[in-house]
Parts: sequence; C-alpha cells; structure tokens
Amino acid sequence: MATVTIKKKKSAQWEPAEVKAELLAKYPPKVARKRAKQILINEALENETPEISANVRTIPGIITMRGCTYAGCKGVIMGPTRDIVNLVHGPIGCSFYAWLTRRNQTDAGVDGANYMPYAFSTDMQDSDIIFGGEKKLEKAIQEAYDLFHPRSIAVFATCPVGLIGDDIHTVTKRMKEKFGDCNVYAFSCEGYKGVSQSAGHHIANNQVFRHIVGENDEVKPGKYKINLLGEYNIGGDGFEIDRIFKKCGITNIATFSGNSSYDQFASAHTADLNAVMCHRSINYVADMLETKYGIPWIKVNFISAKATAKSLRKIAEYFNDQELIDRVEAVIAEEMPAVEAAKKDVLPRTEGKTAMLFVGGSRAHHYQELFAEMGMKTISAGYEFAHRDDYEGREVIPNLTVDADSRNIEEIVVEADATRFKPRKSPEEMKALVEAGYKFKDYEGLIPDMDKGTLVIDDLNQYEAEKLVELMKPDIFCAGIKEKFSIQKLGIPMKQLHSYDSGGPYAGFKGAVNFYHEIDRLVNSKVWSYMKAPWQENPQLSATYGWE
Ligand code: CFM
Repeated sequence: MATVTIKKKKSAQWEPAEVKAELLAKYPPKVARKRAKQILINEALENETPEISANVRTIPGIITMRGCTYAGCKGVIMGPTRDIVNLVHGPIGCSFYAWLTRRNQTDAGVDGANYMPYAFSTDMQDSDIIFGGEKKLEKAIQEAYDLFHPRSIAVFATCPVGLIGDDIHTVTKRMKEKFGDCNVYAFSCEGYKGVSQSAGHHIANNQVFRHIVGENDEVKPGKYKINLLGEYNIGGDGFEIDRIFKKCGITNIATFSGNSSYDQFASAHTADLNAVMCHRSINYVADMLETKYGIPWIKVNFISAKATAKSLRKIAEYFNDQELIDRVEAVIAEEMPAVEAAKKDVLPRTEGKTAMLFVGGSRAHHYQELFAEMGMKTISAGYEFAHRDDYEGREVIPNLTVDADSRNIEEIVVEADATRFKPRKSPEEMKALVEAGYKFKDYEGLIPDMDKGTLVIDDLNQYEAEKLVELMKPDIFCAGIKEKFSIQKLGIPMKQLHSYDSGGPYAGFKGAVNFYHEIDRLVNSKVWSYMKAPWQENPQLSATYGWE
C-alpha cells in the first residue's frame, strides 16, 4: 500500500480522520457509533486487514443506496435470462420491476425465445391480500404457459405474498407436474427477507442450482470449457468478454447470468472450470458446483485491460495446454496496441485525478484497476451491500457472525453427485498448480488493494455522499441513478457504474478503450465549473432596505 495524497483544492486541509469525524458529527450518538464501524480509514497492517462492519441493517431514517431482496433475486440474478418467463406475484407497484430491470443486454438467439420485453405480474388486489393469491397465481402461470409455451416459468414473491403466506412453492410444483414440458419453480424473495439485495442473490442462486443446473447432460463441443459466473452483461460487457473468449478458443458453456438461457444453466455442470467475476453475488454457486460436480473455481476480473490479460492467462494456466497459452498470448498482443494508444491519448489529461466509487458489491473494487490505468486514484470507495469477505478477503468467512438476518436465508446442503461428480484434475495436478502459486477459491477483497489513508465506507447514504464530495472534492464520483443528480448539483461529474448511463461495454479490451475516452470527457469538461451562477460566486448587486 502506498500513501495517498489527496489534492487539496479547498483552503481547509482535510485529513481522513477529520473527514470521518465530520461525516459522523450530525448523527445522534447511537447512530454515530454504528456508522463509525462502517467507515474505515485504511491502514497498512502487517499480516491482517482492517475490519469493517458490513451486511448489517441500514439504520431506519437513513436514505440508503441499497435495494431490496426481491430486486436482487428477480432483477439481478434472474433478470438477464431471456427464455425464462419471470412472473412477479404481487401488487403492480412492485411489478414495475417485472418489466426489464437494468441495462442487461441480450441476444435473442436462434430460437428467438426472449421474454425480457414483457412484464408478467399477477397484479394482486386488496381482495387477493384478504382471501389469498394462490388461485390467481395458478391462473397466471397457466396463461403464460398457454401464450408462450416457455421452457421454464419462475415465480417471484414480493413482500405481501410472504405476509399473507401464499404457498407459492406448492402452486409451482403442481403446475410443473401438470405441464410436463415446462420447469416451474418459485423464489421466496420477499423484499424484506434480508438487509439488502444480497439476500436475493443467495435465494435466486439456491433455486437455480436446485431446479435447473444439471438438467441437461449433453456434452457440448469445445476443448477448453468454462462457466463465467457473476457477469450480467450490463451495457454489453458480456458480449465483449465472449468475443475475447471466442478469439482465444475458450468455450463459455454458461454465463450466470448475462445473456444467458435456460439451457446454459442446465448444462453448466459440464464445464471444466468456473471463472468468478462478481464474487459477492455468486460465490455460493461456485462452491456448490465444486462440491456436487468437482469443478474448481478461480476469481477473475475483466474490468481493465490489465485485469483482462491477467484473467485470460490464469484460465490458460489452469488448462495447462501450450496451444491455449500461445493463443491467449497472441490475442493479448493483438488487442493491446489499441488499448495502449487510447491510454496514451487520455493520460496527459487524466493522470493525477481522483475518483470515488460507491457501487453494489463488486464494482467499487473492480473499477479501481481501470481508473488506475488512467493514472487516477481512488480516494474513497465502498459497497452498498457486500459482506466482510468482499472487503477483507475470503479468509474472514469462518469468523463471520451469523445474525437473525443471515439466518433467515436458506443454506442448501450439497453433496457430491453419485454419478456425475468428476474431479477435473488429479490431486497431483492440483497440487502442482497450487505449488506454482496458482490460487483457487481466492478473493482478497477491496481493502488490501486500496492505499493507506483512503476511506472505505460501507452502505454510504445520501447525506454522507454529499458531505464526502463537499469535503474531499473528487474529480469524479461513481454510483447509481439515485445519487447522480444530487452529486452533479455539487458540480462534480457523476458516472453511473450500475447502468453505465447509456454507455458501455467497459469490460475487456474494447471496453477499456470506451471507458478511457468517456472518463476523459467527463473529468475534463468545463461544464462543471459553470454549476454556480455568476451571482452566487460574486454578488454583483447590493441593496439596503428602505427603512435602513
Ligand atoms: Fe455483482 Fe452486479 Fe455488482 Fe451485483 Fe447490482 Fe449490477 Fe452492481 Mo447494480 S451483481 S454486486 S446486485 S457486479 S445490479 S451487475 S451494478 S449493484 S456492483
């Protein structure tokens, strides 16, 4: 860790401890005590990482950036899969989120089955809340089946469904048996189930694993077969990563879940390696695939050209085949000149600028590499809903405290499949890789990658976001749509790192080039200096009252 020097643009000299104190100053003592544990001044400790409080309830009254459990399940994990009818069981207000979700792109494929443009909802009314909604749900499933004859129908519970106790699992089971050619299952992902959308990821992944993975044993062609876990094709990121895989000769059996289809999930157990991109949303699936089918997993990152090259090399090293190793090197050599040229172009204007990143559960970390390529420093960052392992690394997992909220989320017990468990490498081969420094199941988290003296803040809220910007004056602030306009009003450019505004892809080599140009335009635009009207800066008129 190097020490970060924050460019002081204000007359006041802000030290991290002072910034932290200032963020907490207005809170009542109890709130301040709780928030203090989620605001960490990074320090370089020997052999350990500073501890942060994460994945705990947001204090009522605070305007959090988080979403709900239903959003994490329906929107994040299941949203990008094109050929599963996603039926929301709930009032129409929640079903706004049934119709598209985020900017996850899709290719309708040869069969053309793509239900993403539709909004499926049971549209619960007062009478359904009073007398129960199961009959209405059954009718809605039947209607979707008759209209589309999909491969699969997924049902999502919103808060009222859990409160009135509709048994959605029995309904879906009955319908599945009735249809015979359509897999129907449900998710108890009521918004209140967990402290954030993170609980929804877990609920979604459990059901995908239980109901879909392993349904298709057909062996797909390809020499180097992987799954890409935790890549959601926002702004076309997944398309760019797939382009690179294809060029390298790597076969992507299933992406969980960007641009995915039912059959991809069903075949995932036939791959030979799981590459995990977003650790937060999907590390459980990687573990379950390993336990049940014997597929090892590694952490990858395709955000930044350097990280992309590193991840490709890591995949090639796993397969340990000279043909693939050479091909990967050739692809990197072919792609890098365009990246280097773009970097050379922007660097004189971006170098030394500062960024703040407050996004989800993985991007606040991944994007720091991309900013670093542009010579930009991340002075403060944090996740909305990640857990301590995403901050401090996976070694803290055994010590994580199980509280009432985490106990609420089902942990499914997975065992080795009696017929289909097959270690992908012999114990000797695995040992040789590990001895050569190869890391399986490894994620070190965000904190060790950040400089000493930077501020790591979990579940940042609207008040703190504005305060932080006021105090530290970053050159760019990255978060989501809820934060965008309040930050811009402070005269600081704001880039959405959830939806990418209207841009992207930013992953892979072409994505890096896109990002360099876009950030260069944002941080060097003069428009931000015009945020204050001239009379706010230098009052031109003065007057006195008549009676004075
Ligand atoms: Fe993973 Fe995501 Fe993220 Fe996430 Fe998300 Fe997203 Fe995100 Mo928005 S799965 S944790 S729940 S990388 S929708 S594609 S951008 S908050 S940092």
